Amino acid sequence: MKILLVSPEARVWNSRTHIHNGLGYLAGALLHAGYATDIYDGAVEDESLDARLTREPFDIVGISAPTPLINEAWAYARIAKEHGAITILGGPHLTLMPDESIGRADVDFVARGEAEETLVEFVEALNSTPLQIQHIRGLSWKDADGKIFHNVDRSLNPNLDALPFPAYHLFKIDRYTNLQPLTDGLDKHARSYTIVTSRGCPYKCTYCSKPITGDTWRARSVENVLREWKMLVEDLGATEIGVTDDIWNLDLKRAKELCRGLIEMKLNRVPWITVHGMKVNHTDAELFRLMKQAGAKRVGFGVESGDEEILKRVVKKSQTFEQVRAAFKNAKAARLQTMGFFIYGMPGETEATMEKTTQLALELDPDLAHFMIAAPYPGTVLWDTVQRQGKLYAKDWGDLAIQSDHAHFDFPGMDPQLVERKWHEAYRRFYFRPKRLWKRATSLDTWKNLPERVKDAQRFFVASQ
Ligand code: B12
Ligand code: SF4
Repeated sequence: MKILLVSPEARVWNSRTHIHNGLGYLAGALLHAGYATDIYDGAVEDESLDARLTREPFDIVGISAPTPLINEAWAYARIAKEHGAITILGGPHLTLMPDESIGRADVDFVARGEAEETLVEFVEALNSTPLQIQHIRGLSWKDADGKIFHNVDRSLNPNLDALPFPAYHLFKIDRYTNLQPLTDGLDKHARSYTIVTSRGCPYKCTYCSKPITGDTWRARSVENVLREWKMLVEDLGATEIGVTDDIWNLDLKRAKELCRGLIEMKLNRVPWITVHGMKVNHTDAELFRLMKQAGAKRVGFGVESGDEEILKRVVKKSQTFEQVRAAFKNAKAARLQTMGFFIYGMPGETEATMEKTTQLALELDPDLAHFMIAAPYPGTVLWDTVQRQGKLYAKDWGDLAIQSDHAHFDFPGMDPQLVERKWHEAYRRFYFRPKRLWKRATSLDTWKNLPERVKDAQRFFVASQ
């Protein structure tokens, strides 16, 4: 049994590409179980999936999809079927809406939730006769008459240390851009790896979709993480590392231990960042100092809103502005680059609330500000609120991209055009002010990546007319 694991390309505005660590984990588990496995990432391949499968046949093609990429996943499934492969789809969207996909002719199976064990058991089952799949937790399938069956859910694996490390060697690593948008340029030859040190998050931000990793926090032991980190630095030649946990600093003591371990093991020579962001209320000055010593280069924080009511009652972020200010202050004092995430257009937002968000971004003045228009994903409180009281514009899952420059929904008392205007304005006011422009003009990166920078600028000026 030969398996190809596939990720579609995200066709939304984003000049960066990162490895798909979920597929890395699945490949690690399959290889560990003795199955020949490879990874095809549409974002970086130079041959089409059709060409790949013509060149080299695979028995099983497994395709991953978050909600905005489900159409591409279905298109890939069709190609795989044309090549006679068994198709299995998995990932966030399949976990939320398995029926929609399993009902399609080109999709043979769907895996819900974390799937390291599900996939290995599935491949084992296909290898044996008679075919027995009813016992495989987390698997959805259909019989010859098209009747759909959902096997019982697989519970979250409490022992992440037991999982084989992701099969990092299967990624064409020098084709991925670096992880440091806008600051160090998009090094096309960076060896940028990502690492997952914990899974899940107990907070309940209303826009956040956690169909895979869930509402509990499961941490790998510090020793286990350091072993993988050492492999990335010493065996795989990482030039930078991104921590992609939902909330890597939930346990402040463990976060500090991890930093101390990186320092002691001299792994701090390779810079690292927090991709998904940290939670401000689990930080202190010592953590940022240790992170800096441990090689961290940039920290990101979910700030979300500058309006107290929106932050507390609509976003439900469970943090205060004092904590936000303290985190930025401490991170800057430790000489870390900072990044802030801000959302525009949550239900009930007005010009005044969004203006407060822009004001807060200007006040915090992170090195990078990432402004997003609220995107409701199925399975979130935001999704339910919009379904109940508003109107979703998306005609198709593909319209739900996070980095879209259009409002995703109508909500009583909220003007979607105003949301788009305030969002564009936020970018303009943040990035195109004298202090910033001077910083940009004097940065080597601006000149190294001039065409991309011009495109960025056009995007914010032209689209907002
Ligand atoms: C790191 C990250 C990124 C990185 C890396 C992308 C990647 N695909 O790994 C970047 C920044 C590039 C990114 C981009 C995007 N992301 Co993102 N990302 C994450 C984040 C924070 C961690 C992902 C991770 O490493 N998880 C840990 C691994 C082990 O889990 P996993 O990848 O889900 O894989 C497991 C299962 O899903 C399953 N599985 C996955 N694929 C398959 C395939 C098969 C065949 C099978 C059987 C099983 C299976 O098994 C895996 C192992 O257990 C998650 C939040 C989260 N914790 O899930 C969001 C998240 C997955 N991203 C999300 C989104 C929307 C996107 C974008 C579409 C954003 C956009 N541009 O609009 C793009 C899509 C890019 C892409 N091609 O996937 C959403 C998805 C929501 C949804 N309903 O689908 C999430 C959940 C964030 C959120 N809370 O809203 N992302
Ligand atoms: S946004 Fe971050 S803190 Fe909030 S629930 Fe999601 S992972 Fe947790």
